[in-house]
Amino acid sequence: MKSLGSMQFTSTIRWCVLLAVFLVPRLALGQWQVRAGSQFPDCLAGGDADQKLATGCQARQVMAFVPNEIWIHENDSITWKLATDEAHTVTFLYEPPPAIVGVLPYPAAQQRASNGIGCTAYGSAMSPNESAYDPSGTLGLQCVHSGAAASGGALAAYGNTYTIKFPAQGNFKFTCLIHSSMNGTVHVLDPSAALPYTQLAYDAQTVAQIANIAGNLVPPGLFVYGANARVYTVGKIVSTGGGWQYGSMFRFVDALGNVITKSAPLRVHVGQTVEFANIDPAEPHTITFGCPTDDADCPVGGGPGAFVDTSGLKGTAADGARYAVLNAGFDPADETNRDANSKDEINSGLLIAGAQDRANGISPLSGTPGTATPLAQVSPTLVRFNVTFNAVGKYRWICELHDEIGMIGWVNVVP
Ligand SMILES: [Cu+2]
Repeated sequence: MKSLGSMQFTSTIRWCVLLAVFLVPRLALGQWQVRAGSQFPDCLAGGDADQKLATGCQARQVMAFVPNEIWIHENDSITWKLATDEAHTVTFLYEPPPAIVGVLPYPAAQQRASNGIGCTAYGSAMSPNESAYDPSGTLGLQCVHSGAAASGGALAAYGNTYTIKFPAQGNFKFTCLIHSSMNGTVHVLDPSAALPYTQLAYDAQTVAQIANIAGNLVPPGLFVYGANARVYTVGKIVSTGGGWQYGSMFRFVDALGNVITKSAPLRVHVGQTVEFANIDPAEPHTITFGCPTDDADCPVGGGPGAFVDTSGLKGTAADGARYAVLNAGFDPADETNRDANSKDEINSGLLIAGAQDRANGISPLSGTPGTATPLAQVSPTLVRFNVTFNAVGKYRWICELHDEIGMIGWVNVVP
């Protein structure tokens, strides 16, 4: 006959087994931590753009999910942390079941949308934090979009996080709806499957990938012996198993690869022409002197795509480069207060690699459903802009898209 103590022990064991079967698997649900974007050096410099230029803060942007290929179990969740001052989204677009090659045609996937449109075609533009993603619509939303700062989304500021649950098995692509060449893959496996990496391994991959993406962004040598003085914006694409990552230097560099700053400006003689070339494979930039055209206070608006030269001497050269002429002196007040009184406005419009040269083959700034540009070989797009300086002075220019993180240049025009 069992003693009372023995019965209690047996009962305890039974409860432990029940707990092990029903409770422990729930406690063991994976909760994975990765990053959306990163930057080096990772500092604030008071939040002032000119201070950021002076100190180098945030210059090298890791335009990537790190890591961007993740293996998890069904019902696990992944948390992305925005680890940069550049805006990004985490977005799982609607993904049809895989094609059966030779049997069924490839099913229609969702067209890439802009950040503001997001998942509008599948309910609401943005999805709440901790949404579940299941393209079949059975266990979760068919399209999940974090949104970014511009759209009031979850990833509004450095350090914000966004979590997505994965109740359905499958292999899912995800992307940033602001940067088309920034994407990744999540593999959602059966709970019994072995996973190739631990959280510790992903943390180590994150450190290694950030170093790889942010390193060697400036190609050595550039065009030292070119006829004109040259200024470059540079970057590189890194391919991984998950898709694409890229790194961009959000600064202007000279033909020797040196970053141009206020204390180390570009120096040219009066009458000389400077060629600005965006040789970054993914990121668009502008060359903007005076009031930015995306500023509502400016006398000449039109947005970052507007080609502006208030001297009236703008045009396009035979080799496709745009040109403009800066005739009058620089207004020192424009340095800190660019407004309707700013002088000498010049805007290149978007300098951007051709659609066929970018990962997803569409403009990261458009992307309205149904407007994707095919990956055909098309005419070269605008990447070069020439400015002739006809007046002695010190000139400040910005990239309209990225000046807030220190993308500012200086040129001293001497006799
Ligand atoms: Cu830029």
